[in-house]
Amino acid sequence: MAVTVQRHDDIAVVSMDNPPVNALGFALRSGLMHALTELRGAEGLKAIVLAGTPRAFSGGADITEFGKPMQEPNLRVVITAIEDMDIPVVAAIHGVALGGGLELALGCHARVAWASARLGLPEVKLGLLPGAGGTQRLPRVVGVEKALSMIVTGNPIGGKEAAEIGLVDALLDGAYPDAAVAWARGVAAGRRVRDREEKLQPARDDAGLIDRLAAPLLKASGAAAPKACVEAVRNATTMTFDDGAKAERHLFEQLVAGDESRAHRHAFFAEREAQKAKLPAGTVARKIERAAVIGAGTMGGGIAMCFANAGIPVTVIETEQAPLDRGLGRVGELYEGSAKRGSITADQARDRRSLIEGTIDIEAVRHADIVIEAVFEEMSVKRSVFERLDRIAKPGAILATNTSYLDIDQIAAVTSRPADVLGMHFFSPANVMRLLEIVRGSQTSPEVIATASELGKKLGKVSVVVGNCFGFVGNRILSKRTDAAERLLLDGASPQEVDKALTDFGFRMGPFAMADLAGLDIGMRIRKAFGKRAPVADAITDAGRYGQKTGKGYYIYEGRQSTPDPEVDAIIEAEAAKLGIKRRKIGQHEIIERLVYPMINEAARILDEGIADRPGDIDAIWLHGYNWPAWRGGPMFYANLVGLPTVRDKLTQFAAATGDKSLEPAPLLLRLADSGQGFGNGPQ
Ligand code: 3H9
Repeated sequence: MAVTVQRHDDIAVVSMDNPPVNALGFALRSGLMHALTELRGAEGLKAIVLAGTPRAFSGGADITEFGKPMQEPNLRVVITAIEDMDIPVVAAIHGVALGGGLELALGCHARVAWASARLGLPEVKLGLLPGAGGTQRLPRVVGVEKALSMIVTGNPIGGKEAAEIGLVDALLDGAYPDAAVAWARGVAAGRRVRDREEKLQPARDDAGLIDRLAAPLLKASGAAAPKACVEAVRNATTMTFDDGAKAERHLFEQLVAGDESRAHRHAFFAEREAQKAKLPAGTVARKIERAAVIGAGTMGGGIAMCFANAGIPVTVIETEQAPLDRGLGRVGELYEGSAKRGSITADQARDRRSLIEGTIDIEAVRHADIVIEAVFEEMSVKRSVFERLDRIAKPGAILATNTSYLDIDQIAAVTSRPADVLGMHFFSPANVMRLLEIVRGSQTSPEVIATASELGKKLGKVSVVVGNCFGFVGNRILSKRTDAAERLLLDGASPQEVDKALTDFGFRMGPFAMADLAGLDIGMRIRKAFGKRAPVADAITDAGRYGQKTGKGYYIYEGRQSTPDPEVDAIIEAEAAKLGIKRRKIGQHEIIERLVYPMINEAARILDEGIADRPGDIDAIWLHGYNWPAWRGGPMFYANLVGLPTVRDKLTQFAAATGDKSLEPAPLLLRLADSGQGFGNGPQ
């Protein structure tokens, strides 16, 4: 039974239990309605406690039901039924109360929470706005300022803060939900609870507060949902509750049927699916209690922080004391910075830092259950590190390389235990970026993959298992975009036009601003290693323009502020002239097509080769490692939305116009487009 009722003398506890997170699907909604009907007018009953499980009061509406016909009762009806009860209903919040879950609690006459609870309205992260009264009730309860920030950012708050701002009426500890029963008895004995009158008062928008607060919140995104959130909160200050709720419903219905929310919902499920590694049944992960990281550079330090943040002791190993001290010094500064900004407490910063040890003695890897190598990106260097690790690491230890494109099998081949070797490709900054590509070599054992996947979850990463090839999934696709961006310059676009097209599309940065940030010498080194040429990029790097670190790259920099540089235009024109290319103006739409369709094409090859298991895995990788805008769902979802026949035809045109055979549509793309299908389960 999803909903059960238990009497404790004069108090009834209505418990929701719909694993895993009490999503408010049909079973819970109808169960709640039955329970309320049963309890209405029940003899001797003074109050009701509405409880969930310790993990979740409720994770909100059941997202899988969106886009399907609604089975009544809908959530708004349930919330109104609660509000209309003639005895107080107290929401007892442990775990999460998110989205419709918090809206359900807001419909109750009082709320109590445990300090560890997380309360929020994250609908905006699904391309929606709260659609069951949240935009009208929350501003009335906590004021416009806090409500606007919670609704537009979608970020949850903790139980303690919820009590401070009056979102919950009391913070409880003790057994769940028994402590709430005792509290509800106090309500029955006359403790004041909110009433309907309070709800009818509009929230106050003093001196244009909403406009001032909304501007920075809306700045970063071209998405529609945040704007709808602001509009709905504004309605709470200008309309009656019922009119505001009606307007909210209208906005919700528009958004839930649109591409933006479909993209977000796809991203939500793709992210979770991608983390389910396909492994033989019964594969058991090994225990990871201690880690070692080879290399104290930016990557090594960031990876060590990931372990420390998850409470796993880690030893960072360098060849010399000076780089070790520099690396650990930087880690210390990052923790201090986080504590100063308030994202962690000073105690947490100290505890985490103390889990990281440094040494210049490689023998220290002897104690580690996993060793992650993060040294210079060159095969010979990596192989010599792995030879030594093989000699020292204990039997059963996992040996991982953080390479971003080198062949895992060549690295594993220098060890006597290739089954224990794999790639763990973190993204920079490793302590911030959520993606982790777990690269399986041809001999990596399932047990080792399972261990890395489980570890990835513990480290808070979105970890996706991929096959071994140049650049794996993410960078292999990226290299196609890089080639396309270079070609666009030769054909007539400027770096700023290409970058703007991508930022307007929703990326935080375009490829040239990104290259300047990463350092142009890095790209040059990789091209040289693989005998590749890129006339414009090579000429710019040869001119000593390495990007931000030299103050000049594709742009000129003053600090981080970039401006276009006529010298760069001259270099591009000269390179185009050498190749006999007649440059022309290229519109933004064409720029996007020429950047994105080759990525989709490469992704199709990656799927065909089995390098990625599912189209959604590729989306999850691009969403979490490369800042693909979530409201566009990932490259595979986007391809389905554009329509594969369009992508096929455009690629055929690009290939003919440039003579670049790699732009010809990949076999999988052709098969799917010709048979009217899309990638995976995306929109057709
Ligand atoms: C809404 O409420 C609209 C209303 O305003 C208006 C209505 C009219 N539905 O993340 P996890 C599944 S919109 C369906 O791995 P965690 C999830 O797919 C909703 N399924 O666990 C996964 O399945 P599987 C607003 C859901 O502990 C499993 O539960 N609410 C839902 O790391 C475990 O999830 C949100 O946006 C759902 N609502 O995190 C909250 N939620 O095992 C969305 C989860 O098969 N949810 N599942 O892969 C979350 O943020 C996290 O799941 C949560 C738990 C924090 C709850």
